[in-house]
Amino acid sequence: CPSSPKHPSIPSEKCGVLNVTKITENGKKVRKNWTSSWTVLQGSSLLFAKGQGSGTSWKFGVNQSKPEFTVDLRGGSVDWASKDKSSKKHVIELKTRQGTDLLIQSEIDSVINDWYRVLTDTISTHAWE
Ligand code: I3S
Repeated sequence: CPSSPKHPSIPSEKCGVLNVTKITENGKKVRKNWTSSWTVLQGSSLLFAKGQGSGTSWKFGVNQSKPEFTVDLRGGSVDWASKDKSSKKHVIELKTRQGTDLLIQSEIDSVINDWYRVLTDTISTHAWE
């Protein structure tokens, strides 16, 4: 993945296109709104940019000064979503300490399996911060 032009010294560890929806925000249930997002993992932060589903270049800091939203993975958890959470295949449920829970999905099982592993590793790496 390319680095951010603003922070060239911070490498992004993983990036790609995923389908994402929030299911809770600050602990409150919100209506699902699946969107294709360019997703970047940087340290313990997971950043999402809307509307760049088919793009492959880093646009944070260029056309967009900020990603659409960012979640802090520290103290969070990931698991495969149960069937009642979504009718889609290959869905990860990501819970954050801030009370924002997301569903993350890809039709491509190798893609979602990679993200599952990387997110799990990231959460355990940063567990004691
Ligand atoms: O959990 P739900 O309510 O069955 O989620 C579905 C809805 O969000 C639906 O939109 P409406 O709010 O307009 O009904 C979405 O189109 C579906 O994709 C959601 O379900 P899945 O099973 O795809 O996560």
